[in-house]
Amino acid sequence: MKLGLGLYRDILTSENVRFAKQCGATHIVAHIPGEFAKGKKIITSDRAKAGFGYSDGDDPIWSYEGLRDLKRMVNAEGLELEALENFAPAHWYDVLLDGPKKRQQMEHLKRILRDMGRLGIPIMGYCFTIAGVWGRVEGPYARGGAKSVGFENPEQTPIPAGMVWNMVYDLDLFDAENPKGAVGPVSPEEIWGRFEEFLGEMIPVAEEAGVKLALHPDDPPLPSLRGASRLVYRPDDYQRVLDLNPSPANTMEFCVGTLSEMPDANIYEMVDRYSRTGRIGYVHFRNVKGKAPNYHEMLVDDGDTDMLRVLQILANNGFDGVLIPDHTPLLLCDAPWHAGMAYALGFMKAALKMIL
Ligand SMILES: [Mn+2]
Repeated sequence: MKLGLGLYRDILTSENVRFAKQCGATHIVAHIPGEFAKGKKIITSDRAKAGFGYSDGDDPIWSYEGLRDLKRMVNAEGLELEALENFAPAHWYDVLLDGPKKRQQMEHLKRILRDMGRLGIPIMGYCFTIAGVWGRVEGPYARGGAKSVGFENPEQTPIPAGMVWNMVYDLDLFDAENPKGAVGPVSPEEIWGRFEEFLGEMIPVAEEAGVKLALHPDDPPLPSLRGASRLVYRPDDYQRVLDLNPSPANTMEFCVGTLSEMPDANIYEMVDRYSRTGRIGYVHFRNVKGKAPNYHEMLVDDGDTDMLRVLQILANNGFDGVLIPDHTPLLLCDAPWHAGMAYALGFMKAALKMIL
């Protein structure tokens, strides 16, 4: 197994890639949408009523040249770019919403996969979700009062028009105070139908490009969120995704944190069952206390899950891909995000040495 670090759009810098290297990581996952960095504070809870902020469809990083330069920047520090994480909502909102621009947007996503293939970026992580990661709160939930995020069964408001994936894609349409309509409701049949169509078109392109698609489970794992049904929120749901298309390019962005949040989930059984399939793209290695709809994110050694046991199961089943910490609580110092990540990476590095 290999150690990686996920970097958000605002912190995709040579300096942070070097930081990852200093922590012992060999791989980078570039999380391109989202504006999660605000000064030194980087945390993935909602910002007022605008979710994770505005999704900029014109960001030049998505062009062939932009991705080429990103890969060059990572390689220049001696690391590999393992994956891109998440399409920009601005690029595929009508794929998720079954809207009029779906065809055009699907072609654009295919172009991104082909560019990744030409550049040798192996994995495209994504989450096929309409409500996205909505409703998180932040507070001193982790050990010693370390600031972290959680989900505390909030009252669910409809998704305002102009928003999808918990980001704003249309500034003219979006109005947080006086929504110009709402997205949804979306039934389970509708969301699975849209997903099946998406996979059916994208997987052959991914195969041809030599790229894997890796699906993240729905976080929080609830049957529906803000009126929109979810895909992967129960232990068996990933199996349905794998069975929909048996291609080795149809893989999982295996988020141990989200899977452990699922009510009735035995995380060790799930890790065992799904790592046996050989279809884990890469792993989000994160610990949590509680289950949906009430849980909090913890430091890697301090949640409900024995992460060493998880790693041992992955090793026993031959997983040899990349693990990243996903997110971590912020540690009290001048560089809270970096300290949290360094802590998680140090734990993971030692754990890998113990089991391999
Ligand atoms: Mn995750």
